[in-house]
Amino acid sequence: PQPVRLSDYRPPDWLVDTVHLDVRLHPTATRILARLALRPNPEGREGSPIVLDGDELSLKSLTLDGTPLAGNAYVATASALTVLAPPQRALTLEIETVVDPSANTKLMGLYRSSGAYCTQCEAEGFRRITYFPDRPDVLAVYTVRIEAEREEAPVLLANGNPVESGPVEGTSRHYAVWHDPWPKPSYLFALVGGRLERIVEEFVTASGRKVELGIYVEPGKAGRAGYAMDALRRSLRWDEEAFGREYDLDVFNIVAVADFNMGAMENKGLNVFNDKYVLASPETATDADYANIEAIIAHEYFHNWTGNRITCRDWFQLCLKEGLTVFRDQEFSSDQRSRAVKRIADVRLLKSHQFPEDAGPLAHPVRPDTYREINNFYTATVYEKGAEVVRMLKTLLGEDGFRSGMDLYFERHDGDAATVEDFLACFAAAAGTDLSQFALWYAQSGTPQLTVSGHWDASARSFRLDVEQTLAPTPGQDEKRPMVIPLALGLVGPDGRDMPLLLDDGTNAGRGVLTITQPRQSFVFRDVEHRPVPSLNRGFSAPVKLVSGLTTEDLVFLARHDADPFNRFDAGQSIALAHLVEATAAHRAGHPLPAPDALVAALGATLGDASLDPAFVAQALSLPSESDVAREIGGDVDPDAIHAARLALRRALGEALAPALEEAYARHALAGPYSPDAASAGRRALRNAGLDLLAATGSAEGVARALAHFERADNMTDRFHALSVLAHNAPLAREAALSAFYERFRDDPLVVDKWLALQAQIAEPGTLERVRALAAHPTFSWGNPNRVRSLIGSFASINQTQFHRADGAGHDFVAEAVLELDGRNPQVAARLLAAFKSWRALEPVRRSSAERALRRVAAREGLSPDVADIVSRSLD
Ligand code: HT7
Ligand code: ZN
Repeated sequence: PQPVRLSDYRPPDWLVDTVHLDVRLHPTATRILARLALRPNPEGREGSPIVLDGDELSLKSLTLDGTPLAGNAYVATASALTVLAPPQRALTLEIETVVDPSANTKLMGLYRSSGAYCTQCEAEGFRRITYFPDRPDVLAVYTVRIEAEREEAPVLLANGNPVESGPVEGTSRHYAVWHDPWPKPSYLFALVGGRLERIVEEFVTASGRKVELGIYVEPGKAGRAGYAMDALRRSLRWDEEAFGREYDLDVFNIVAVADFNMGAMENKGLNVFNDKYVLASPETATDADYANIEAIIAHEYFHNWTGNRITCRDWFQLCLKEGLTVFRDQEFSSDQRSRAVKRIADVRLLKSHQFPEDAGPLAHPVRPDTYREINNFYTATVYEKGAEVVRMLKTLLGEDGFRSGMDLYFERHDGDAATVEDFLACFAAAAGTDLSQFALWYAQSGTPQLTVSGHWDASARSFRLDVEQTLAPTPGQDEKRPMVIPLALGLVGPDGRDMPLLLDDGTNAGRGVLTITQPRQSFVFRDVEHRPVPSLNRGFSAPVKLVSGLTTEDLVFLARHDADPFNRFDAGQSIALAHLVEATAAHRAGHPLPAPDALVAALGATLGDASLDPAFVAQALSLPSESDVAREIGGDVDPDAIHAARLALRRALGEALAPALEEAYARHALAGPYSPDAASAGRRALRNAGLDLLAATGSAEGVARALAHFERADNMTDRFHALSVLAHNAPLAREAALSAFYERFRDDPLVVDKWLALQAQIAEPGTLERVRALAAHPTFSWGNPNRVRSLIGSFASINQTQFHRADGAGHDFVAEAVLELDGRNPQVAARLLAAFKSWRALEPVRRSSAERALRRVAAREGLSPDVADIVSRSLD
């Protein structure tokens, strides 16, 4: 396909005011009758034809104002319907199409999941149901009548409010009519029909309106939807309190389905979810699952305002809804749980997923300016970096300035299809500031590097910070301009307390944040009595790579004393990362590995500080991942050497910290029934981090402790964590534990996913054969995205040593899997292929095998646009 460019945007030529859909559900031949009230757009090109999008559609009938159109008055293909010379006035088109939901393996448009009918229309799925101007700036009011066999689909749902329902007289069928009063783009359309079970709750909004909240799941699973409902209720309340946003329909429904390409979808009033992000019980879901459910329920709900009431003008503006909504869900989770630990987890995710994307061939701006396949731009850059950009805006403008900007955005743009410029203009107006340089965050890809050095002048009692920002070229962007970087900081004195931040021009550094705007800048602080240790980029105030020049002693000091919890955590991680880079080099050179004395000191102090949140301590104990180390090394990466260095470090820490880890393990044991609350989850996380390091020593006690933990566990968090410790550290105990786990949960696909993912991550040469065997196991299906992501996705994205095997077999396997999948589900295939994104950083042997595998994929005839796009950008 030809690239689509932001600069080519033109308003639609025709608008649609109302859509009436009559959908007759049938497993293989669902008939859709669409009545569209169209009118020429005064801002479009005069006299233009009506061009409607389609995808694999066939037209059954077409009328204009009730009269069938002559064969020469229109052209219908699978991908478009063009009415050639329509009267230039308001008119009604009636379009009949028939689709086969059972044959729809792409899971876009109307498809079936476990027998239920459901839809997925973002980004361009509505055109797989009927011909339509399938672009987000065409907003219409929808009324939908759904009809189905009552036996097959007793539940019939669509967007908006229910209007009427009943039997279709004289048949075994029934129908339901839904009306959504809020104009919306076609990507937010949804319908569901099936045999589903429901839980329901009433919610009263701040202004006293009653809303019925419903969650629909497969029969027999309603008992596992309670936590999702609780999260939903808290989300509605939080958006009222934090952003003044109320819900706006009489009902809000969520449907959980087993086959879904992504996490969930925010269709107006009818969210459709991957059931992984709805279903939870103590026996089947981990603490991480509970936290994800809470975050994703909130995220999709928050889209009701940021995405639905205010939508995107075009798909280039995707971050306008996604980055902003991720920011909102992060804030929600921070308010519900520990803010510090949430921030640590979010930054870990950003660094592990977005930083590599920004450093490789798939790098793109938060707002891309060109795409060939929009589905490939639901990325960590658009979502996670997009959220960081919103966070920086808040840091720069302050709490009140940010809230005023958001209020103005809702006031000005409610009902609009908006742009990033519209969004920024609200903050500029509310805060009376110029954000034109800040807007570069949306346009320039790549991670800026901030190099900072500090100079204390004892006689002048001053401290100077020299700051330099650089941004390396990225695909299509050779020249870069300096960014606006909010640098939150503190100067930590020898007593571990923050010193006042007084700049020598007499101003105080506003709220502890320096605003960097130039390639090079210096800041001088006065009245600095002692040599401070600068704590920089506190709270990760900007998504940059910081080169601070701090010594290991400085970092150990910050890990002990920094008042900013994020930087306290980060200091420990920096020590670990520097150690791992050094140890990897030593391993490759055949030299003895360095001793991790500084890290032992830092972590020992953290473990010994009883005032710290156990969840924080657990984060501190969890080392940078193998891919974090690879990113830090940057080039000529040997994953085996990294693995060896990391394993040695885990062993050394397990030995050196054994008494403290054992003490923490004993102290944080929980009595009573499982509860997913953050405090209990934090204690489990700390015990489990200890379990891991103690077992990494390979000692008999360490393995026995993990085995006992596994056998005695009364919840999935403990059971699965112990299983994972055994699988990675105790080859002799592994198989029995894996079998016991499988036998217990074999009928529960979401738990089987954990079992598949764990085995795919074992860093041993036998894993590839194991993964191949599991792909042939009856429990595995290429048709279910969750199964594919668990087995093949985990292997490719987490198992660095086996995916990047020196003999190239891991690369070949993933390339074969991509080709196998592409004919069935191109979106899932393309995401899997993106695991190659850092291939150029590998050492030469592995780099050539990755390139060979990519070239094999590229050479296949008839690739989907999704895979063709990823492979060509990866090889560029
Ligand atoms: N806005 C939703 C994105 C999404 C999606 C995109 C492409 C293909 C399938 C999809 N399912 C959901 C989800 C979100 O980010 O909120
Ligand atoms: Zn979203």
